Amino acid sequence: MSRYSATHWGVYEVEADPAGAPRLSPLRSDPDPNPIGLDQLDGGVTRLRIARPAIRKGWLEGRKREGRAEEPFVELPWDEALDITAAEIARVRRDHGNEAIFGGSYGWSSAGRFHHAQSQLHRFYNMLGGYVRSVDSYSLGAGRVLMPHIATNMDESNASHTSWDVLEAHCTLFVSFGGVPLKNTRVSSSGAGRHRVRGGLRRLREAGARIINIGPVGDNLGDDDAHEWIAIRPNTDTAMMLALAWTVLHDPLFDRTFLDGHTVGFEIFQAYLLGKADGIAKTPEWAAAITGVPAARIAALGHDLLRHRTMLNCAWALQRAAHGEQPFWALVTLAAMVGQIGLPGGGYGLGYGAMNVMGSAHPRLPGPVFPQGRNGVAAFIPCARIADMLLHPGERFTYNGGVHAYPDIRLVHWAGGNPFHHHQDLHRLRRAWARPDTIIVQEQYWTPIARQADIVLPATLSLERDDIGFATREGLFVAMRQAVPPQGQARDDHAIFAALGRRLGVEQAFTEGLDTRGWLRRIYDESARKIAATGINLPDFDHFWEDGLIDLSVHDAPHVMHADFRRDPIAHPLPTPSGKIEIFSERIAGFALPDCPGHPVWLEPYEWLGHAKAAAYPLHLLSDQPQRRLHSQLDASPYSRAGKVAGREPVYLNPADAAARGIADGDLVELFNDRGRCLAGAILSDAIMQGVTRLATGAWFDPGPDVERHGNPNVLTLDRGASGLSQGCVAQTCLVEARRFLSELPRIRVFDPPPILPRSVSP
Ligand SMILES: Nc1nc2c(c(=O)[nH]1)N[C@H]1C(S)=C(S)[C@@H](COP(=O)(O)OP(=O)(O)OC[C@H]3O[C@@H](n4cnc5c(=O)[nH]c(N)nc54)[C@H](O)[C@@H]3O)O[C@H]1N2
Ligand SMILES: Nc1nc2c(c(=O)[nH]1)N[C@H]1C(S)=C(S)[C@@H](COP(=O)(O)OP(=O)(O)OC[C@H]3O[C@@H](n4cnc5c(=O)[nH]c(N)nc54)[C@H](O)[C@@H]3O)O[C@H]1N2
Ligand SMILES: [Mo]
Repeated sequence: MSRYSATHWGVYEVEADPAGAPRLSPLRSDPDPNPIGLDQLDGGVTRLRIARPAIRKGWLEGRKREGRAEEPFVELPWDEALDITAAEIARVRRDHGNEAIFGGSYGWSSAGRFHHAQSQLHRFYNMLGGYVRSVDSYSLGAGRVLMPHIATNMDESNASHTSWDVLEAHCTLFVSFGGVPLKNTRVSSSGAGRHRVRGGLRRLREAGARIINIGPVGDNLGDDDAHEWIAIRPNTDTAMMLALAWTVLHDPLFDRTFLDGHTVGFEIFQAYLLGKADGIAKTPEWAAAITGVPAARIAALGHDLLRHRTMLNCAWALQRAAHGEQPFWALVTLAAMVGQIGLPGGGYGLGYGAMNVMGSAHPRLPGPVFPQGRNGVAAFIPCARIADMLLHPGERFTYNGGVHAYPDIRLVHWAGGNPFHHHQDLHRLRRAWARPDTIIVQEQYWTPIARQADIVLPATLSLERDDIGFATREGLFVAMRQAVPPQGQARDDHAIFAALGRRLGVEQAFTEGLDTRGWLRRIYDESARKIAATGINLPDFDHFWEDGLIDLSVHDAPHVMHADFRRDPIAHPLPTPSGKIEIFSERIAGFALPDCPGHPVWLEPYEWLGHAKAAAYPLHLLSDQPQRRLHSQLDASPYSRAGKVAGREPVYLNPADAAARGIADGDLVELFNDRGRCLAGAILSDAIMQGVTRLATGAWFDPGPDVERHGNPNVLTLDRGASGLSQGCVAQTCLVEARRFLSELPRIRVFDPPPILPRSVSP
């Protein structure tokens, strides 16, 4: 019998090799399998597993705040470690209240509907009275807050993109800001199904569509070069979109019908476009000076938009930047002016290329959900404001029209995420991280966050437990039967929280008396009941569990985003205040934010190639998603390591920028600015524009005394909110300089497990 494992990277089959050891292979029916997950059981990865519960020596001895990431750990038996952990949670609740516990725990823990680490942690703390939560995501900080005001929320948007089959049949011009990087479509949150984007793009091109990539990087659209590339300075896309809008406005084919029936506020935006408000007309010449794109090229493209069935797409990376709301808002506005929203193959996309799911024709069904209960604590932060919260308790921040205060956190509990991967300005985060009394981390591996914790509790992998795989529009239900026994003493996150719950009097409330199989059956049955109401009947749980896979693709259907709204905006209004697309949002204007007014505008980024700071730091750093990993996960795998240069993360440089600095292909390079320094291995490429450099995220943070050794871009990035509206992360707004690194090559240390003392050392 085949066993299956659903992961964010795709579905794998688990079989035994001739010697009886488990071996992973891609799902046979996947047309474009993803190698990222194949190395999960490789020795280079498993040697970094956490074997037993471990507590920092100084913390055990009563030195709470100092010594994190410096002192050795002491291993303890589970019972003792759980007693100590539960007593500390109880102490913080008693002395400081649940408002002093941060359980945001942001991150991409493993796929699987039950063993979702954050859901487990949130339910556990909800049973205890609540925790300080975090909202939004690093992925879509600005987009998530903006979009419900002007069109539709991001979850709805992600699940309702026009499907690739429709694009292939109707779209003749596909214009994408930030490309459609195939590397990113290897992944989908909660479990990618069959990988479809490579095929979708190829068929679109073969059907004759003209495909244009606008961005600083030239090789991020499909896997061939048969597309046009318009190089643009990073973080200036909004200026180009405004100039395209100006061109469309002055084109004889411009038609106001869609704007009149389906949008509000165009007049106010038009006044801005024409310069009536600020004296600056947003012409192609104006945009050329900002973006570096020749005015004639902008004007020609603007006219083309009206002469084709045009899909306008924008990568999520554009909103992971200062004023990240603006490119999304400007793109939707431009698409509304082109007038094809809701037509097959026309309109806008927000993230074709961000994940596998966008453009899926699989049915959209309510999947199994592990209930989290109710949170009794009101305090929250936008997720990317964690360092601000820890450094400045009590300080006020604005968010989505409200004013809030940062809580005073004494205890941080993380399961299934890695802020020493995901957060910007890691040196600042380290200062913030020294503030709480106690940091509890549940992890599978000795990752950077585990090393910076006080109490470390080892968690199982998906392969070591039973679960159900299902993700929106990925077309599969997957019975994830345990394939291998837990390594060392690792326990399921659920079992860890149940055991803590026993000590704190909430075990029964947390587990409801069910074991894992009982929960799987319950959440599957609930989902099957809801799905039956849509006319699709799933097998009962036992048959599903026996068969291993339910293939939903027989229910596939072509889909056009906003088709109903276009046909009848009164019967199918958008969930905005006006029910229409809001080119001007009265609500956002009412928030009176200088950095996010009521309609799309060009605002200078905090750092960019046009900034005075570029004199000292003349390279714009893009830190994009890694091709050979999901974030920092499996960085020690052979597949990830094969992509490194001299054991460091590769940094892409334009040959002219490299020559000016005496850097050759394969050289070790130091990237630096006034926030930090890191090493990386140079790759010279004409597919990156001059003045721009690219270092993917995810090299495990390996701080040395003066330079990060491994190539983690987050020692360089800026930790500031995208705007007073969203407070989203601005990872792509970052200037740096580069030079050859000529000192002795420091050894990577983060791939060695940390020092662990025998039990007798603890008090
Ligand atoms: N500079 C820069 N920084 C960025 C970005 C960028 O573009 N540029 N992108 C941002 C984005 S979009 C994102 S989403 C974030 C991603 O940031 P994260 O999601 O925090 O990164 P991951 O490396 O996926 O961390 C997941 C962790 O969960 C652990 N884990 C997996 N499964 C389990 C489990 O079952 N139980 C437990 N207890 N642990 C588990 C893994 O070992 C891993 O350490 O990074 C952000 N950071
Ligand atoms: N293999 C793999 N796939 C992943 C992930 C992973 O870690 N590994 N992470 C997943 C996650 S959590 C997310 S949120 C998505 C993120 O999806 P995205 O945010 O779309 O991904 P990025 O790779 O950060 O950026 C996409 C492209 O935008 C371009 N870009 C960056 N800044 C600018 C700009 O200012 N202007 C223009 N025009 N282009 C710009 C970059 O060159 C890059 O090629 O990816 C997902 N997919
Ligand atoms: Mo993300």
